[in-house]
Amino acid sequence: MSVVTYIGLGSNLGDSRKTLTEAVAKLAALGRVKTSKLYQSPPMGPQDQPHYLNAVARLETDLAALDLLDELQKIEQEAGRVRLRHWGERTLDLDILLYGQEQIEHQRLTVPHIGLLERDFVIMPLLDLDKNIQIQAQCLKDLALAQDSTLLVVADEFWSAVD
Ligand code: A4P
Ligand code: MG
Repeated sequence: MSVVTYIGLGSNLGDSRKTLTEAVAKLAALGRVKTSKLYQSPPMGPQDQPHYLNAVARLETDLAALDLLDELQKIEQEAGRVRLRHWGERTLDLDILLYGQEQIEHQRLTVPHIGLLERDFVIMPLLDLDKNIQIQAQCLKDLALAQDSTLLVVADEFWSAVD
């Protein structure tokens, strides 16, 4: 039985666009993938770090949640992931934002992802993929953050397509 999951992608070290494109290609090995637009967003957390590229992928997969987390962490490692400090710069960050309708509280995994509702760089790409998406009965499009987001779109939803 496949589950609809949403994976947050972020990068602000190295060739971020290339890193994210490669990550999407690897996600495609785990199930059917569709991507949001690609955004540039100012850093949340320490301000003395580069802007991020952010996007979300909708992934339909047969993997159990923890197995999916293992696969995402493998992809992060293969991208030569460097993470220097909390909320700091990183080569590649892959977070499970949503896993079906499930609420998961596990030592290694909290779903929905913590802070999701406070982050426009997650909310705007989720809305690209499903404009009526709800989280715990909250319509994301009704959030103030969704209505006055200043995120910069750097590419349409086909940014990750391989020629
Ligand atoms: N973990 C728990 N729940 C999850 C989940 N739903 N998905 C655990 C993925 N992992 C989850 O992850 C640490 C541990 O979280 C994992 O081992 C996993 O078992 P990590 O990737 O090393 O660290 P992190 O939690 O992603 O980083 P950190 O520093 O705690 O921060 P955030 O919350 O991820 O934020 N600004 C902009 N504009 N755009 C960004 O993408 N990202 C961050 C990082 C900061 N500022 C940003 C952005
Ligand atoms: Mg992470």
